[in-house]
Amino acid sequence: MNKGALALLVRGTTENWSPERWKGRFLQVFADRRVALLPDELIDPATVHYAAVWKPAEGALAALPNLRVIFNLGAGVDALVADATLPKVPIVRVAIDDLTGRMTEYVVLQVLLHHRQQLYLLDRQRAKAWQPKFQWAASAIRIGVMGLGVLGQDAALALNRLGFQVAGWSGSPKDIPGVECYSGEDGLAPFLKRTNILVCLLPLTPQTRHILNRTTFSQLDRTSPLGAPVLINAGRGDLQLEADILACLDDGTLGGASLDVFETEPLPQASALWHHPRVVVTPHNAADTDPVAISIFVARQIARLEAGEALENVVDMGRGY
Ligand code: NDP
Ligand code: OXD
Repeated sequence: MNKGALALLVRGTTENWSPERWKGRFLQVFADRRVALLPDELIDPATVHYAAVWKPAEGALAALPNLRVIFNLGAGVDALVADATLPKVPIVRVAIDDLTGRMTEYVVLQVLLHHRQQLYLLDRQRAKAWQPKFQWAASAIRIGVMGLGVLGQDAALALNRLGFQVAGWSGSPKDIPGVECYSGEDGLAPFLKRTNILVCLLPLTPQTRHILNRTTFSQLDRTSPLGAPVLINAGRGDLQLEADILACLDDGTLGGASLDVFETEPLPQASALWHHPRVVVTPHNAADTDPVAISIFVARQIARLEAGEALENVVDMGRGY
């Protein structure tokens, strides 16, 4: 039987994410399926049943008339669903243990960095100064995780195990052992009011765009041993207003920030975030997932579909995530 082909439409920013490397990985997991890199390789568009994509050019997927599934090679689908010409087929996003574990590592690392005053200690090290400061217990800090999906729940549970007081905020109500759960618009104010370290793992949608702004930051709690609250954002750059973050750091509304995502990526050279003493910048690598694990996940979904089973991690287009 002639198996439907897989088209790869990948805009890679690193060697590991180059289209050629992706093609090699998919050829490993598909013994007898054609894999073509678009737009460079010639293939009859009618033979393409599956597309694996990362930020494809707008309109490119509309040229594939027999597409059955689109596989987004990351977890966030905001860039993909913004394409109004997208074929009306299921979109599957990546939600695998490898990605989730790496994001939880990032969140725990950044929370501990602020909680354990590591920026101060590094500064003192450079000055060869032996100047310990009072260190409070994890139980003195209230962490609030925005987004209690695959990533938010895992991070919240890990932080809870470390002894922090953890709450989360989501669209629909949740019941997670050890995590105080808030939801919906009405839940946002009480969630912020009790939070000292705000961790954002929301998807970017019209409802969440620019949710990380001065009004949000000014509602955070300032009574913990940390003093001014801290922001950690690894969701998407357009969830945040960078001008507000900088102004709030400078007037003391925020005490520090760890940012993995930015309004413009790569972060422009002119951004004051690069050298702000209380900001930690990482290059959108919080959950830099093993691409081999992603290609195995995609192959498993195609096998499921062709065996008449349901696809996993299908995006709800009504919600946009
Ligand atoms: P999920 O879809 O599993 O979870 C999203 C969560 O956000 C859900 O709990 C959802 O609520 C909540 N949410 C969405 N909209 C709202 C809203 N308007 N108000 C309140 N809560 C809302 O996504 P993941 O956890 O897998 O991923 C989250 C995001 O992380 C991705 O969309 C992506 O942007 C980002 N990401 C970043 C990476 C990086 O390297 N920096 C890597 C991977 C992902 P509900 O439960 O009710 O649906
Ligand atoms: C993702 C990402 O969405 O890398 O997977 O941001």
